[in-house]
Amino acid sequence: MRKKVTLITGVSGEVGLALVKNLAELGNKDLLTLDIRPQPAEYNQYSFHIQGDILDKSLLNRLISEYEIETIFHMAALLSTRAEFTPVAAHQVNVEGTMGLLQLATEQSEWRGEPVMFIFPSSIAAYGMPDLETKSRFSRVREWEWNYPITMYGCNKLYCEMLGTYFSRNYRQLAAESPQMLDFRCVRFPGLISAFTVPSGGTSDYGPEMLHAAAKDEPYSAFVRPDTQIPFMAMPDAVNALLLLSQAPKNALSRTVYNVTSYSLTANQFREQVLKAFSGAKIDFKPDLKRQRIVDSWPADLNDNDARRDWGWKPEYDVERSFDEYLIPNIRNRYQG
Ligand code: AKB
Repeated sequence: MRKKVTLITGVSGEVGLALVKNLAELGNKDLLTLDIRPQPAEYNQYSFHIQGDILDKSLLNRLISEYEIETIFHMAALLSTRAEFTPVAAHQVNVEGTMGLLQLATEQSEWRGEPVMFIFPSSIAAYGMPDLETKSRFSRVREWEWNYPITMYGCNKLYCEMLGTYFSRNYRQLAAESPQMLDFRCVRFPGLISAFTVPSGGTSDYGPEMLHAAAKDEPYSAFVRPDTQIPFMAMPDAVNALLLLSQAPKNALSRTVYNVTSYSLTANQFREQVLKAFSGAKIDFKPDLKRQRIVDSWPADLNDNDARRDWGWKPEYDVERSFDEYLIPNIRNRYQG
């Protein structure tokens, strides 16, 4: 008999670490984690970790020979800025890695006669606003609007949303007998902010970087203009969104891809929030035109009405609560003891 598990890929990334801890604290004992990097030692109490590459087919085959995977949280990805430097590698990890896991989940669904649940984090990078005038006119975008990403990462995310939807709705549609399809569910996240990890390789990173630099008493130059506006979310809400979506009854879901968001801030408003807590922080703006162009193509805000209606999504952390109760105390504690 194979052991039933929940598989979490990319566990050593920001969302992965927070997710595995939460899943374990909710009583999930059979967690299997996979990442190209080792898992931080303190997380070994939560899951059985395998260090390996999601592109390694023989590793995936070995996994399914030992484990019956019931749910996959597929967090592994190369983020937007990093992906622009290595677009081919980004395509391999973000698309081919996802495709391999979708195939694995599909085969497992057929084998079990029951769908494997596949939870996929997408991003505001799936959008592409053509110019700032359009960005300000259509500020709270719906899932199907402005799907014209300008980055490799955004293209990868949008395509994988479509692949997941295909495998969960239309796979082998011409076959004589309908196959058992997987249960694909996806959220499009805004920029995420964690008190415990500093992001790396993203383009929304100027927000969290500002905050972590201020707590360390280091000067920081944000790589965007002060008026740059995108939506953000504190990490506990991001984890909560993944958990809520995974717990929703299938018949309540009217879409496979849902926007979720908490609040929208300009870079200058972000700076002001940081200054409220660290009044001596030295933060200025030195826009990098190339990264600026990427953030300008992302929407100023997201319309997440469908997630609210279908599966009861509601952020618990608005701007004040994010900064006052989660970010500032934990970051202070982290750097200043
Ligand atoms: C990035 O900046 O690439 C990510 C994202 C918005 O998905 N944080």
